[in-house]
Amino acid sequence: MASRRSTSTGYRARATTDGPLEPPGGKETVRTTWGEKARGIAPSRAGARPRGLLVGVYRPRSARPDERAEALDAVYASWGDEASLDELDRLADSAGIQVAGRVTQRLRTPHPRTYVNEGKAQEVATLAEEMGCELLIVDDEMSPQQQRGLEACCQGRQRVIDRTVLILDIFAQRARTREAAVQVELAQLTYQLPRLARSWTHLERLGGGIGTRGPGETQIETDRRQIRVVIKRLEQELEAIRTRRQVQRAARQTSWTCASLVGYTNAGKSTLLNRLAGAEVHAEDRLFATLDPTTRRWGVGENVDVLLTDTVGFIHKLPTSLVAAFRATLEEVSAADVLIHVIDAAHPEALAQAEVALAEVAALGAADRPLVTALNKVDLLKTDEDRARLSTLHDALPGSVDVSGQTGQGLDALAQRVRLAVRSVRRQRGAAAAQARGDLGD
Ligand SMILES: Nc1nc2c(ncn2[C@@H]2O[C@H](COP(=O)(O)OP(=O)(O)OP(=O)(O)O)[C@@H](O)[C@H]2O)c(=O)[nH]1
Ligand SMILES: [Mg+2]
Repeated sequence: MASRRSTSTGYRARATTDGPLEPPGGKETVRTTWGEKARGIAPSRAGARPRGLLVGVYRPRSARPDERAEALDAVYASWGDEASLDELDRLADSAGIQVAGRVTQRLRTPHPRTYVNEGKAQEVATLAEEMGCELLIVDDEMSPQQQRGLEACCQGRQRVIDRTVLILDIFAQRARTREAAVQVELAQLTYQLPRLARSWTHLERLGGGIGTRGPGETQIETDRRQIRVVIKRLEQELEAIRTRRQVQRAARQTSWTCASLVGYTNAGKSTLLNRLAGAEVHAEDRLFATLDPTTRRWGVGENVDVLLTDTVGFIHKLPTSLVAAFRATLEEVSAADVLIHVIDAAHPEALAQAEVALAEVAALGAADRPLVTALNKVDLLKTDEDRARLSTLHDALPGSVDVSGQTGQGLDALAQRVRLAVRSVRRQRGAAAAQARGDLGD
């Protein structure tokens, strides 16, 4: 894993290989217990990748949790049983964990105390021990109670983390700018705040709670207060960033039509921005390569120019804390005049990924925006299965254009669709402006 990176708040925003993270607040913090609790995905043996066991619950369609919006609930139901764990496997790998295996259970709803049911939790703990795993990795955002319950089954031999911790860890690894770092820190602290009591449970176990509760509670309250102070400071900083972005956007939108590339992580958004608008955004075969928005002028042809923005991608079960913290960045999507939805047509779960992205766009309040769909990576489609998937995508998303950001195939057709959308937006704006002038004249 990469080395530590400090932010100006003094809090080291990412997991490390060599011990606990520093708490936020820098010098202001005298002593807290939460450095231990905030520890990322550090291996217990120096230098070795920690081994993890994946744990997932498959739910029947009607019993999926409502994570943020109703729409997302329905979308998650379309994920195949193994697809979510395949993705968790990739997330774990990106976070520097060696995945030793996976355990799943079919339940109507995850168990409130142990995520899988209690018997299964014991089995999982035994298996993790036999497989030499230091981590259990749960495929949903766990409640603090579920985390405590599973950790109790492991009797302190394994740490229990969840999908959200992995995603936050990867975001922390990728954050390159102040804006991204502040947003990631805010998301991490929001996630950690309700989970602070955790580290005192080992004392409770040892002493039956007697004699530990008083000082423990006091210390936890101190930690909580300190975290709240840092959260407040980060929120204020983000509000300033957000205002600055709004001002810049308002200036752009008086004379430009703005288009945003949206889509699942790794779909090829940055590659398309580079191709279409001559940008040099880092594009790579890894999850969340891009966190910060980049905007470039794109000549769409026939004297139509737009400002094209590439930004952070979406993922299945995107943590609520992250969406809230990335508000300033995600407003680049919700404020766009036209959206270009990029789909990795070569991915086996392309349609399920597209549904997640569309649901996230809707949750951002941008469902009414003109949308051009680009079925990307068609250069990789070779087999009958690939062709069948492409045809399913066309049936589900009529009007989509086949493209390849890599070879340039289909980009003229994409530009033509965007041109039509831009002209329609401009006509509507012109009509609205004329109407406003007419109203004033009356
Ligand atoms: N073969 C092929 N590979 C592509 C194509 N477009 C993108 N890729 C590859 O797919 C990977 C992801 O591309 P990115 O452009 O980084 O994807 P992204 O949507 O910006 O991803 P995030 O920033 O993580 O959200 C990279 O390895 C690209 O080289 C394509 O049309 N064909
Ligand atoms: Mg990108």
